[in-house]
Amino acid sequence: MTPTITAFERSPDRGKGQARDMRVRWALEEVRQPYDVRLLSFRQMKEPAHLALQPFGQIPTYEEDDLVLFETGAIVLHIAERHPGLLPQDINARARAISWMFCAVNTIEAPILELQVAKFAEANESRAAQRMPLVKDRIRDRLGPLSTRLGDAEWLDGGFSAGDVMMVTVLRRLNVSGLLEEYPNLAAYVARGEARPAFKRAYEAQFAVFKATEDE
Ligand code: GTB
Repeated sequence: MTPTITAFERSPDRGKGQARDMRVRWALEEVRQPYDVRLLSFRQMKEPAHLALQPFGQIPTYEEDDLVLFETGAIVLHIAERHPGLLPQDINARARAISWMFCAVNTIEAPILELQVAKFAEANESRAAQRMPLVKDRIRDRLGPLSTRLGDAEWLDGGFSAGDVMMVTVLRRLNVSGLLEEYPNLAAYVARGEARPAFKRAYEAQFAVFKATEDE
């Protein structure tokens, strides 16, 4: 059965590929698995039908036959395990690629989310302005070692993997912060990911959703 994912009917990012369905779309495009998308309003995301799929009322979800998944790390891992192309055959290299997936959502994404909170949720509070330099430094504490580890390599561990899908999409959240540019090899790494044909197809697909609703 063709898998179905859920995504924002109107993404707050205006089609910039920042919402987390982007990483699932990209993984599906990398393995050439066609998929359907069910678009949800914010109200629909909090209704029982969607809460039965995603306990927190968030997107994306993934449905395939009688399997329902939430959490993008788990969804991308499932796709990578089901199809060749996103995880190495060698068992140790495979385990390392999965470590990078966890690293992306755990070690790297967590401080980046703090930046989003400081920018938007606390934007009117003076304490947000005070916190901002500390939040940025916490991100630098993660980007520095990541940059050192990546060095001149093309991808995180040998060939392109699901670890790179997760890491590139997480780092893209820094796009307008200026932080990524402080680490030219990480900026180049993100650009390499964005240049992949599968990334471009995924980006265009989510952008088409924004374009379709833009004038409504
Ligand atoms: N840990 C979960 C996962 O990885 O699947 C997190 C899922 C999640 O945070 N989903 C967000 C959501 O549904 C959308 S992606 N939020 C609604 C809610 O919680 O009620 C986060 C997101 C939203 C908007 C932008 N943006 O506008 O730039 C970027 C990222």
